[in-house]
Amino acid sequence: MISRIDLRGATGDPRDLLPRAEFDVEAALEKVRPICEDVRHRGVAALVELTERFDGVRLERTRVPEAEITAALETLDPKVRAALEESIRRARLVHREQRRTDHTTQVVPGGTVSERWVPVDRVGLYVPGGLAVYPSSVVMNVVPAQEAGVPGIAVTSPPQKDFGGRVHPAILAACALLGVSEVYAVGGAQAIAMFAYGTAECAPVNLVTGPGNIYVAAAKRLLKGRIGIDAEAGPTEIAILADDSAVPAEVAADLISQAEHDPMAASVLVTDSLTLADAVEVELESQVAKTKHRERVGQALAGRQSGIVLVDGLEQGLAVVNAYAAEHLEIQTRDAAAVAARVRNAGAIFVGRYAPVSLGDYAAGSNHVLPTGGCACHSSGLSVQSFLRGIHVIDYSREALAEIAEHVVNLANAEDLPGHGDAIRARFDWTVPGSPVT
Ligand code: HSO
Ligand code: ZN
Repeated sequence: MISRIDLRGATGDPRDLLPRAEFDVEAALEKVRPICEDVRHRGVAALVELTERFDGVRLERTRVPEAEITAALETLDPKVRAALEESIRRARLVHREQRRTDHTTQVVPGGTVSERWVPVDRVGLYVPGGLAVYPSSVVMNVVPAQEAGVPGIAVTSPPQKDFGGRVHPAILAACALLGVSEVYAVGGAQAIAMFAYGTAECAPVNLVTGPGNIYVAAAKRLLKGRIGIDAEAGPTEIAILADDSAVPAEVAADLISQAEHDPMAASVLVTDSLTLADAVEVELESQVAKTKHRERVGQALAGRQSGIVLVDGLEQGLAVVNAYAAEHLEIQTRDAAAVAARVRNAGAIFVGRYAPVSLGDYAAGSNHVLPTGGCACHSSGLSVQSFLRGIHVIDYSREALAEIAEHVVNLANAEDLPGHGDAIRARFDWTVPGSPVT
């Protein structure tokens, strides 16, 4: 069911040999362009029509009434409520520590540069609702935005046909628990356009975060610039680096857990143990047969994006997982913490038997909105930092400017931009000592 890729003895860049999903955002651009234009020009009317077309739901309004959000919390299963509350509490503990403090550097006497961390004014948080609904993603988006101090937080999620054309009540309840009262029942590319351009019911935002399907990713790419975005999230991925000390049943269960998201999800095991590889395959066979979403799990595991990668040893294993740069990386080896310390590229690293990805998905305190598709080699997951801008504040006295004036004028002249130098010289009656006169 799952393919094997034998890299033992292979040299060269493992990237070309590793399994990875096709996620062609470029191809989806042409589909989402007219959708975004329509929302731009016709606002709510376009959203109502598009929602009817794509979600099969006729909206009376795009914004969810506050009473509906409060009511969702009242009917939430107390067990789920307790779990969400604990998830929020842990996420707050971790994300609070990510806050930045302003600082000031005195460069010279009378010359300072400060850095002021300022949250964006207004964010739009996208919460997917396709094959599954994700109240946990409400937590992962809202908590860092709140800890960053963002004053305007709006959430959007596709309306569910099976729930009377409303946003899933668990999502609304999560919003209520977090004190978010601005929620929209809009999904897909049209939701991103709503946030970017604004409508009569929704003021435009500065930044959109949160994962979604390929159309959401394409709309983010298209509208980036007008709005800031966190990332173009692709299908979820788990890589597990394991040796013969790993427990096959646990490794298989973890591979299945992320395959459960999407037939395009990627589950990759990297191991130097043929015995483990064989045992995990046996476990997969029996566990997949029993799992609820066996159809899409089976598709994901059989897809070319998933596989068992055989390596010569830990060193090659590390090279492979670093090249792969997985969204989630589990280390199931002896001395897992030491091995984890050598990983350079991963969205998040899960150390040892008792830190499976599912824990991080819901309640470790870490964030689960993470870079996919190899983007972990240049990007981080969602954090407080995603919602902040660091603004430099430059404050120089006359004396401090005079002291550096000659250097600035000379550099300006070297770039053939003498007007830049003149802007300095103008402050000194054009008589900065030693500066070239134009
Ligand atoms: N594994 C997903 C997050 C998630 N899992 C939400 C369950 N619910 C992407 O990190
Ligand atoms: Zn998950």
